[in-house]
Amino acid sequence: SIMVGTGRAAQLGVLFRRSEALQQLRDARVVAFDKTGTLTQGTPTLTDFILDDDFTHDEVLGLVAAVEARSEHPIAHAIVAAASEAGLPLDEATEFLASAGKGVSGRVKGRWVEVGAMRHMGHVDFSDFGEAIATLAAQGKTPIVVAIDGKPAAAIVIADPIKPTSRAVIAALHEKGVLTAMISGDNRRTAETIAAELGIDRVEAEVLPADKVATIKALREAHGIVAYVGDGINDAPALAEADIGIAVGNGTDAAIESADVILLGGDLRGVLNALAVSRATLRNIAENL
Ligand code: A99
Repeated sequence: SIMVGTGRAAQLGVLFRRSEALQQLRDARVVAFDKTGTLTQGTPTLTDFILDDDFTHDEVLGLVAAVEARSEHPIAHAIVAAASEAGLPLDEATEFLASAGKGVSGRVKGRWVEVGAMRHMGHVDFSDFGEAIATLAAQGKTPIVVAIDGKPAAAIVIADPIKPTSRAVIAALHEKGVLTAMISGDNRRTAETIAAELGIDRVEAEVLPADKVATIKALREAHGIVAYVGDGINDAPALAEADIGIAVGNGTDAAIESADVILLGGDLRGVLNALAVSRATLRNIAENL
């Protein structure tokens, strides 16, 4: 029965909050994944720092860390950690502004500091960094740019390693006849590199947080029933919009509220367990009719 199915799933660390989700999952045509923190570890580190001649490394890192100290983003955590490791003092930032999926800005020691995705900083000419940025993005790293008082100051590169199980989970989904997709706010080249490493079928990159729901709807129109796997930080509406919302990891309260399925412990192989239990349970019910 469905009860037996949800019970067996629970033993595997897969909690079905709605028993209907057990039935729907069997028929999922697409499994879409959030990138950061779901397919990747979600705890990025700073790997490269490309500096304009008019600035010094410590000056720029210190100013940027002061602004990022006010952001909750994993990129912000990576930058603050790098400044701390470099032994830089953390200055106060005022006039702080965060633009979801784009970047942050603020005033530090009288200077106006802007940091974020290059495509959202069209008012500053970063063409001197263009080639280096393209090369690093093609390695699957995330480049962000820094402007100080409106001048291009640096490109900072962040790397977020892929989780060890992600590739096998994608391959197993393909074997089960399911299409895979990745949804990310990251730039297209970085997202496409990571998707290629994972063997993912469809990549939706440069998606603003507010547009994730529309992306899920489009996947449904194109392919059918959509399961969405996310960590719930920033993507509770996408979890709610998907036919089956699957929250991984130490999900936030918002994620748990919005999800149909919770994978305890954050192991993505839970997606395969959930699908296997769903298919086996419904097969069993059909046989016993
Ligand atoms: C996850 N500093 C510099 N650049 C930034 C910043 C910043 N503070 N914010 C955005 N950008 P987004 P995603 P997600 O723990 O997982 C906590 O849409 C730029 O699709 O999984 C968490 N979390 O170029 O946020 C930067 O990877 O949200 C999140 O690549 O990225 C970045 O994220 O939905 C978000 O904007 C791009 C907030 O950012 C897109 C809090 C990471």
